[in-house]
This record gives sequence, C-alpha cells and structure tokens, in this order.
Amino acid sequence: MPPTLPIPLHNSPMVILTGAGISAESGIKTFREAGGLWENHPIEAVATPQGFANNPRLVWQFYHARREQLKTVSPNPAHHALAQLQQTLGPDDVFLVTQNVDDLHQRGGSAPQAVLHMHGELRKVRCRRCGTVTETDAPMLPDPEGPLPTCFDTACGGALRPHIVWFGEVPFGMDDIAAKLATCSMFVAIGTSGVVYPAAGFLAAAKHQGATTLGFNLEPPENAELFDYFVQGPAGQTLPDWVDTVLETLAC
Ligand code: BV8
Ligand code: ZN
Repeated sequence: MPPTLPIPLHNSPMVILTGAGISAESGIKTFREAGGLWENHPIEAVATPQGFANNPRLVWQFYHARREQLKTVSPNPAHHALAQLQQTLGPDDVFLVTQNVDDLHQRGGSAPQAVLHMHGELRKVRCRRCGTVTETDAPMLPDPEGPLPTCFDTACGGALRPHIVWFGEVPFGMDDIAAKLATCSMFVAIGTSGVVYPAAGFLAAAKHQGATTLGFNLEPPENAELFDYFVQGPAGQTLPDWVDTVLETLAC
C-alpha cells in the first residue's frame, strides 16, 4: 500500500461512496467496461421509466437475470473490509452510500440500516399503485410470456416495478447524503467511474468544503484530479490494506 495514505482522526465523520467496481471481483459485471451489463441493452431500453413503459417484459427479464445472478455470487474482501470499518468506528463515523443495487455490502457484514442504496435494490420490488416496497427473492417473471407481476396485496392489484432508480428519476436519500457531504472530514470513493450524476458530484462537494478525498479504483475515474490520494488497483486487494492500517492506527 502506498505509505502516505491518510488516516481519519478519531471521531471524525467519513463518507464512503461505492460503485459497481467494488462488486466486480465478486463476479458482478460493471456497467461500462467491455462486456459490461449494458452491452446487450441500450440504457434507454432497460433503465429508464420510458423503457419500462414501452417494454415491461424486456425490463423484467433484464432485472430477473440480475436478481438470479445475485444468488450465485458472494461478497469479496473489499465488502468485508468496509463492514469491519463500520463495526469498529461506529455508524456515526462511517456513512456508506452505494450506487450498487446488489446486496453484497449487507452480506459482507454491513448492517442493513448502515447502507444507503441511492439507486435502489435488486431484491426489492415496488407497487406502482400503492407504493408498497417488498423484499423478495421470488422470480418476478418466470415465464417471459406469462402475466406481469402485480401487487402482493390482491386488494390493490397494482403493477409491480423493480425498486430501482432509473435514469431521469431522483435517487434515494439525497438530503441525508448532502448533509453528510457538508460535514465529513474524509470522502472515500471506491469502484466508480465518476460518470453518473448526482453521485459523480459527491467528490467535488466534499472537496469543496475541505474534506480529504481518497479514491480506490482499477483505472483513474473521470474526476480523478479531485482526489488528494488515489490507489489504483482491484479494491479487493487495495482496500483491506488501508482499512487494516486505519484500525491499527486508531486502536493505539
Ligand atoms: C437524476 C440503477 C435528477 C439501474 C443507475 C448529462 C450530463 C450529466 C448528467 C446527466 C446528463 N444527462 C442526464 C444526466 C443525469 C443522469 C446521468 O448522470 N447520466 C449519465 C449517464 C451522463 N443521472 C440520472 O438520471 C440520475 N437522476 O439526475 O435525477 C436529480 C438529481 C439530483 C437531485 C434531484 C434530481 C439517476 C441515475 C441513476 C441511474 N441508475 N443504476 C441499474 O442498476 O440497473 S446508475 C448505474 O451506474 C449503476 O447504479 C452504477 O452503479 C452507476 C454508476 O456506474 P459505476 O458504479 O461507476 O459503474 P461503472 O461501470 O461506470 O464503473 C465501474 C468502475 O469500477 C470503473 O471505473 C472501473 O475501472 C472500476 N473497477 C472495475 N473493477 C474494479 C474497479 N475498481 C476497483 N476494483 C475493481 N476490481
Ligand atoms: Zn399495491
């Protein structure tokens, strides 16, 4: 690990933003690299409200495949390292917001209430009529030609949709995220290309108010020049080293 990485001070709040890259070593494709998730589908067709309105079957098949893949993958050392950081420093000092819709942070040991899924969650579905959000691993469209999924409350009968934030929709938790960015002393981005807003703007917001900024990524992301420190490499290898050093230093 580079010798000069920063160590957060005791009782100083940090914001951690993760993207698809933190789940890459678990076997979940990222979005924009060759062979990425979107390669077989134009974003507009599967990750916009219009795409769902135009062809709900295609969108359900896209998300069904990813929901099924989730059952075959496991957290990697980067997920476990962040969970250990949260457990040791406490929820007040480590605010974890993820762009990812997989559940690997929780399965890696992060408490569910300590992970903010700003783009939603693959394992949840939402009723378009009553708004009820349900966590379920049931196949949502087992027969591509079968009936489209409807609300678990038969009295409602509304159409279900993935509980996912599509392009053009407002991400979840923006007020909480803005408050944490305004007061954090350190901002860490892990496995994100810095392309999708508003998440890509978090780094500049934290830096603007004086936070120390740290990036862990396989390649330099779009906004790399805003990092005070940058570690290039696979997060499953680079992140645990930094977390170990932080915990050893703060334990003294
Ligand atoms: C909004 C759910 C208004 C779907 C997702 C023009 C300019 C600027 C912005 C816009 C624009 N036109 C439109 C916009 C806004 C738009 C946007 O940003 N578009 C982009 C494409 C230009 N954004 C929106 O529409 C958002 N909503 O703006 O509403 C608003 C805003 C604020 C306040 C009020 C209202 C909604 C965006 C959410 C879209 N939904 N996901 C699904 O998952 O199916 S986004 C999708 O991209 C995923 O969530 C993903 O996480 C996210 C970001 O991608 P990354 O996570 O960064 O993944 P990527 O593949 O890009 O990069 C992976 C990185 O990891 C790479 O750098 C790679 O090198 C690295 N890596 C790989 N392996 C490893 C690794 N790093 C470490 N270790 C490894 N082993
Ligand atoms: Zn309903």
